[in-house]
Amino acid sequence: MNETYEMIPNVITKLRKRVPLIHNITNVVVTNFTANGLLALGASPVMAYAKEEVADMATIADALVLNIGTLTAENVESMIIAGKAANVANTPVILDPVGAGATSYRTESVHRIMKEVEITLLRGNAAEIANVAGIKAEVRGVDSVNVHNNRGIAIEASQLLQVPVVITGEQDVALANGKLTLIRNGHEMLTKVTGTGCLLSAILGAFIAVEDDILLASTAALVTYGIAAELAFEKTKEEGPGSFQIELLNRLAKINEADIKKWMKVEIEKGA
Ligand code: ATP
Ligand code: TZP
Ligand code: MG
Ligand code: MG
Repeated sequence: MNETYEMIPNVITKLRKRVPLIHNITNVVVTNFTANGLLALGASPVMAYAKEEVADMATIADALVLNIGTLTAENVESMIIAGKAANVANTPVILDPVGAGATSYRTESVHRIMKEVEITLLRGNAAEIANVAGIKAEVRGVDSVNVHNNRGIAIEASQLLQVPVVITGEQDVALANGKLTLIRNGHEMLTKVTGTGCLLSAILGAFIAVEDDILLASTAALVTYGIAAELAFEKTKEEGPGSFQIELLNRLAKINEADIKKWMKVEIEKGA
């Protein structure tokens, strides 16, 4: 057992004491679900997009989450203004490159944002992260196809882009400062509800807002979210994705340190 492993369950308690303010510039599909998920967990969400106000909001926020799911030229501009203000204010910035690689506009916009803004954590599925890093991978719409080597892609992408990375899928990988964790919590039902990846990116922002160690914060977020999904599935397996989505919010509100200690499935690797 190492120190990171032992500290994982405590991060949710820190988060609930701090109630971090999370500024989201996200997509129109997931806006309400993201706000409700952050609230359920114990964070405070705000969505603000106007270029006239995003710098002020990113400055007072505890984390900024940028999500290109339904990007427009105006949104990209707002993301860059917000991201630059966040960098000045030391507000961590999480970037979810939804659908990167599906169209060249998405990939180019991600590159533009990453050129202008220092990103604290990049989170996506394997194909999205591979495409951002210029590693060949297939994306159809916003879903990844045929990419199984999350660990290998995370290592290569993090080195190429010089940024901490989380890749999610059946198994999640977090990589920061040359250390890597593999997380095997979660449930396949998460793939039947839209926005579960986007909500996770916002939740990663909430954990990073209260814990400076990016690997510890990311691992704690992934474990907490994955266990909440497992518990939600147990309760709703006779019903289906609609009930699961609602129960996921209930479980994010209820999950505690004891649940995390009991159910977390984490491997920690050094020197990745
Ligand atoms: P995609 O568009 O490829 O679904 P996404 O942005 O929705 O990507 P996911 O990779 O689906 O993001 O991750 C969202 C959550 O779902 C994460 O907590 C992840 O661990 C979980 N997850 C995804 N696929 C599975 C699976 N097959 N089994 C268990 N958990 C999964
Ligand atoms: N289309 C554009 S953004 C979006 C869809 C369906 C939501 C994607 O959400 P997630 O969390 O990546 O599944
Ligand atoms: Mg998914
Ligand atoms: Mg996604």
